[in-house]
Amino acid sequence: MVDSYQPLDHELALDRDCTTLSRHVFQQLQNFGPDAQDLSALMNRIALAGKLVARRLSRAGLMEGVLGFTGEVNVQGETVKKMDVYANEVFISVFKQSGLVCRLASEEMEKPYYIPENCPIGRYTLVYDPIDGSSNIDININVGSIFAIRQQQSEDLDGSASDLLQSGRQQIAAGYILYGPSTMLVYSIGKGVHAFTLDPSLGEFILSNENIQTPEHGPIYSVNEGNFWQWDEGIRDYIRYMHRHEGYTARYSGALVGDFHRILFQGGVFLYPGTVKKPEGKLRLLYESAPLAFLAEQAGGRASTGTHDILDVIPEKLHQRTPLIVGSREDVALVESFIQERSREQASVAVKA
Ligand code: AFP
Repeated sequence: MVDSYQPLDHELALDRDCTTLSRHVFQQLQNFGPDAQDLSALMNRIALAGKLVARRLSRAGLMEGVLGFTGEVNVQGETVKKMDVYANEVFISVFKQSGLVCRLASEEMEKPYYIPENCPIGRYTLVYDPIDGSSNIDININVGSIFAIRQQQSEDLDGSASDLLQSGRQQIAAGYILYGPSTMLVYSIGKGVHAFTLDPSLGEFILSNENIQTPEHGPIYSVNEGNFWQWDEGIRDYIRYMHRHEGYTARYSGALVGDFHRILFQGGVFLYPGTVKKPEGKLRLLYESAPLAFLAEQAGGRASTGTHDILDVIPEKLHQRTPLIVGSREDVALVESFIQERSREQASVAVKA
């Protein structure tokens, strides 16, 4: 009888070192057909953009003209950082000649960027936040890029990109790049969530965590409590509950990608609720909340507006904002329960009045 072959430790390590992003996409799809080729190529381009941004960030303090503001205000009414502009252009430049996308839509552009007619045009759209958490850049704390890939659904002859106004369930892939102590790319093509770490000696993203599962419950709540008095009573009730019960701890970095990354791995909940004056909150649906909601669900977690699953929300406009509650299933449900309790109370007061 012949023993079945057991790979040696060094063979396993070598195999892991060879699991690059594009190889992983093919492994996941288990075929080499045109869709798999496209997805693999799309992920490779995103990885290249991530490497270019990471390279610039790693030397930002040593170079002229990298840090600080441009003096411009973007479509969101927010001051623009030089790195925002650079990263936005990196993604355009990486995809312009790729033949993979027809348009790119980002936080930094009022209207989508259409691939010019003299370049090959593909059938996908990349939506992205080139630098998320840009207030962290000048002080050398983690930032990220968030992305999602959608397939073009119509001819888009009037250039309005109205076919992008569909729910997050239309996303083919989503993920983020975290520029932290190491650079990581986390992605899903609807077959689990997987993390890759940039090995600077190879210049490659190498598989580091496969099939990440978010715990059902975690100790962390991540929210800007400076907004406490601007929230609805339901969110305030939830925070009071956190303060009064043991086993919870707060973490907040000011960069969604970093805070989400912690919760994806360790469990807990991230919240950016609306305020009484701005019920839709701060975060953007198409290129911040929906991609992270896609990852959260794929990792066994959830993402909610407080009343609806984020992935079911159909945007009315490209830069639409949404409240976001994302993380472990039990913790998201707990936040929702406080919101629902208050709205029930308000409804019964209204009926009596
Ligand atoms: P910036 O990119 O303007 O720094 O905003 C970052 C962000 O969109 C998200 O990454 C953070 O979670 C959130 O805003 C922080 O906002 P607050 O400063 O209001 O807490």
